[in-house]
Order: sequence, then structure tokens, then C-alpha cells
Amino acid sequence: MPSQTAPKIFDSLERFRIEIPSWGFANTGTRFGKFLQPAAASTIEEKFSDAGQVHALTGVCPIIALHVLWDFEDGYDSVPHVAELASRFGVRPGSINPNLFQDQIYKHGSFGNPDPAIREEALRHSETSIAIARGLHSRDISFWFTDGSNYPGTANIRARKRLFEECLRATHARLAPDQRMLIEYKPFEPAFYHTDIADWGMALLLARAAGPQAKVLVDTGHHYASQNIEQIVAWLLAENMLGGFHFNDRRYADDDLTLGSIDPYQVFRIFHEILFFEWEEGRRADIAYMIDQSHNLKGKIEAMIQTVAMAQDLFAKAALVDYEQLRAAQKSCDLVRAESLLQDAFATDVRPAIREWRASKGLPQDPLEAFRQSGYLERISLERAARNMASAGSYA
Ligand code: PSV
Ligand code: MN
Repeated sequence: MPSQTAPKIFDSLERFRIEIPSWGFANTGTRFGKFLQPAAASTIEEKFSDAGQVHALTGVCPIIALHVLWDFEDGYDSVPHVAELASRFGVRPGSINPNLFQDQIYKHGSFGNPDPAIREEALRHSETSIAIARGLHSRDISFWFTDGSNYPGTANIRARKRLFEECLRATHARLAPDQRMLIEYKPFEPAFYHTDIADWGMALLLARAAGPQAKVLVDTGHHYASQNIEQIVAWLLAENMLGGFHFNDRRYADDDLTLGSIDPYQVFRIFHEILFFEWEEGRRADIAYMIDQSHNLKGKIEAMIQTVAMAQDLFAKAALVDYEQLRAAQKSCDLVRAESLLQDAFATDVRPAIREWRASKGLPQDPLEAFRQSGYLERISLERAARNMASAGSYA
């Protein structure tokens, strides 16, 4: 490996931290059913424990994203318990995700619902979510909405846009000065005709309408096939409106596949746009890197470690692009040279340097293998199997 690459890789690893989702450790499925895993987490304590394992082995996941309805059994009153778990397991709460989609009242939407009483209920839930975030010293509240419609003519699209603006503005007014509101978009599912926040442009306009602490959240799975996500990232960076990511990979739609399993070059290109922006601007972009994956078939903790390692690998590769040369090649329209700079960085095997970096931190060089040797999975499988199997019906 050329001598100048190792320090660049080390620097990139020093700064790269990624947030893991509590829901990634729980049993989830498709709409056709669930294949339950004996080791799946079903309590918030188990989720923290599993996240703590991932962090202990990788050293780069000190933060866990939480979903209000799934993780805060007693709403705001759960805050002290969650805070205690955070200090016990050495992972702090990250983004707080309100749940404005599961309750029966949200059949026709939340912030876009034509019924003012339901919008009021949604606003109250958002307020509680903000209070929970404040109680846990979490900065970001991540909003994802299922709002939309299934059939042409059934919803007043413009009226719903107005309602969204009003509700988001009212929610923004509740934020503490150091909090942020992240607005996630998704083109379809569960609504199939129109989704109220269907793409990054809509999320951007709504974030601007909400207020200065609102930013856009890019979930990599929430795009149409072959969409140029790195261009969206570049534009949001240029507008200072990129708040964070939900990373996962996709083949068809919102597949929630392991990051980089289908198209690692795309993730590399996204990281490249960010790092190139930072180099040109001489400042860090304030971005929350989060994973949003729920694995149904792979082992959940294994898949999370695999994802984190892949993210580190691709981030380190992106850090190897020679920006000085790239800028010169772009200016002189030396296309092959410019493109090769990206391709060469992507082709570099950064794994030996990553192993070295881990060793220098006292971390296992191969976190996945270390996990397999640790006995943790066997232990939790024994502890949790009975409960998980009881809910499995014919699974046992
Ligand atoms: C929806 O598909 C989503 O991407 C949102 O971020 C949710 O909060 C998350 O997945 C979990 O369902
Ligand atoms: Mn998401």
C-alpha cells in the first residue's frame, strides 16, 4: 500500500461514527410473515445490550436510534430507564423517531389527515417525542410519515401540503435551540398512489417551511431504481440542508438489504460527494450517519457488524480520492483522468489498514469473527429463545 494512503484511511476511521437502529435487533418480517430468531431482542434492555455488543467489537457505534412507540413503553416516563440502560451498556440514545403511522387513528394520515382532532393527536405525539429527545440529550428527531393516498382523486394533495407545512412549523416551534428535526421522504409504500413527502424536493420545501432547524434525511432505500442519489446528496449539501442518512441497500424498492450488498459503488459515490464537499469548503458537514435495516433472515447482530464494517470500508475508500487532482481534471475536462481517480480509490484494498487501525485501538481486527467466538449469541439465544418461541406459534 502506498505510504500516503494509510494515514488518510486512519484519519477517516477516526472521525467516522455510525448510529445503529434499535429495531434492527428485534424480530421483524415482511407482510407475508415473520421468521423468528431465538436471539432476537424483544425488550429495550436487550436492544441496548445487543447494540453495546456491536459497539464493543467495532468501536464506532456509540449511538442507538430509538423508535418512540416501540422503545418507550411508558412514553416520556420511560426516559429515566432508557438513560440508565444507556450508561449501563455504553451506547447513548441518538435520533428519536416518532411513530405517526401505527395507531389506528392514522388510517388516513397524521399531519396530512383532514380531521383536525387527529392532526392534534399527531402534534401531541411529536411534542412528546421532542420532550423524550430532550430528556435523553438527543439532538435529532427523525420524522417519517406514511401519509398519502391509494387512489386518484381521493385526497386533496395541495390541502395536505398546507397541513403538513402547518404541523411541521408547529412542531419546529417546540424544538430546543440545539435540537434538529429531520424530514425523511419515501416515494411509495404504504401509500401507493401518492405519498405526501415523496422525494427530496418535497422534503426540502417542507423543511424550509418548518424552520431553520429542519433538515432532510436521505434513506438510501427510498428512491426509484437507478436514481442518482449522490447528486441529491450533493445538492442538499450545497443548500446546507442535508441532515442525515438512513443507510441500507436495495435491489427493487425499500428492501432494507445490507449496506453495500448490491451496489457498494453507489455508497462510495455518496461518501465521495460528502468528503469532496468538505475538502472544498474546509469544514465538516453536520450529518448523522445512521443505519436503517431490519434483517429477517441473517443473524441480526452479525448483519449489523457486517454493515458497520462495510460502511467503514467504503468511507475509507472515498477518503482516498485525490481532490487536488480531481479538481484539476474536472476543470480541464479530462474525463478519463477524473473518473479514474474515483475508480482507483474504489479499487484500493483498505482492509489491511482498517485491521491495523482496529488493533491500534485495542479492538478485534475482525469484529465479525470476534463476535462468533465471543459466545454472546449462544448465551442470548438460550436466555431469549423460550420467550421468542412462545410468540412463534408453529415455530417451536
Ligand atoms: C420506513 O420505511 C423507514 O425507513 C422509516 O425510517 C422508519 O422509521 C423505519 O423505516 C422503520 O420502520
Ligand atoms: Mn428510514
